[in-house]
Amino acid sequence: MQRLIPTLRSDQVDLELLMLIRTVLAGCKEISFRVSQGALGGVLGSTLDENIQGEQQKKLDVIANQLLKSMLLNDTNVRAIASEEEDSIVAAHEDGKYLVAFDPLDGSSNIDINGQIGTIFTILPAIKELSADDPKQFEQSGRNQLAAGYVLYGPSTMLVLTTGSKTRCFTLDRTHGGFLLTNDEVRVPLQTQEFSINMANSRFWFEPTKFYINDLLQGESGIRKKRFNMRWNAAMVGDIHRVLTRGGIFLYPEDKRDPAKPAKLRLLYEAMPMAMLVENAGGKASTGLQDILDITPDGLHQRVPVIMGSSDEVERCCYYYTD
Ligand code: AFP
Repeated sequence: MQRLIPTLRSDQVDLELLMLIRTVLAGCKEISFRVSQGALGGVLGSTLDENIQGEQQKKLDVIANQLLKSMLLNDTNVRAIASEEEDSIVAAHEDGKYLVAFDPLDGSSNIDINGQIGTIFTILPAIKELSADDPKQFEQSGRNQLAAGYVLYGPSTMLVLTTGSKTRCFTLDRTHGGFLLTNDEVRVPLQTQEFSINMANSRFWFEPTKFYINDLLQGESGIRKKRFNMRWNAAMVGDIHRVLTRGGIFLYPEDKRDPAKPAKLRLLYEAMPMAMLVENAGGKASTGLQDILDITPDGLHQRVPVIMGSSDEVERCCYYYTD
């Protein structure tokens, strides 16, 4: 089986970018080890703190953030980083070529139940004219991403990565500590009978979401004339992994729960990298009104509605929002 670095070399990935991906993955391997230790590593449970978004931080959130942050700040290729767990941009090296944004541990509520969690990351080019601590560094369209990926800490640890062409899957081989290529080209089936949404929010949904999900729930006797199944992992990384593996549609739409936060998922380090992975696997990623990759973030922690997965289904769903 082919290893990660030769695979990226054969894609002619820039050497410095390749080294940076290696740094990110060194952090993820360490996180994978800590996750696998569970209660034995003393890493379960919560801290007494909240992050910038007012969410309670789990011990593993903080550890994962510290690990990635310290490794990336030591890498001279890095100009600056942004993280779900950091209030603002963190400057690294003034002459670094790259920016890295990440959600160190997505799906925190799954930590204590031994469920799926993961690290999501994106790499962007640094903007020469701006200093390393200028948050405008990250105000770049999703189409500028040089690489995007996630590492899923499940029964096996998997890396799903794109550097612009294909979306590929690698599996961590614990016997030698490296990622081996296990799917050279992920393709999301165009159609699906599986949807993924937090149904507990249904009373807060806006009409387009209500109408779309209602049509799916009608099954064979409704307008869709087929039966749909539902899955919800409470970790975007697990839900998108399933969608990439066997198709499906994943939605986290805007709702009326909290008018100050109509959408939940973060653009820069959740929606944008996932959108690149899904698009490069033949799927679609939209807010309902526009492609996620066409959005330029106007803040590090900006939130957006997310609809992504099998392209025919996402397209069909988007009609409900544009009509
Ligand atoms: P964290 O990033 O705080 O772990 O939140 C996970 C998440 O943003 C995303 O991964 C899930 O899809 C979503 O939250 C789950 O939210 P619910 O609380 O609605 O299940």
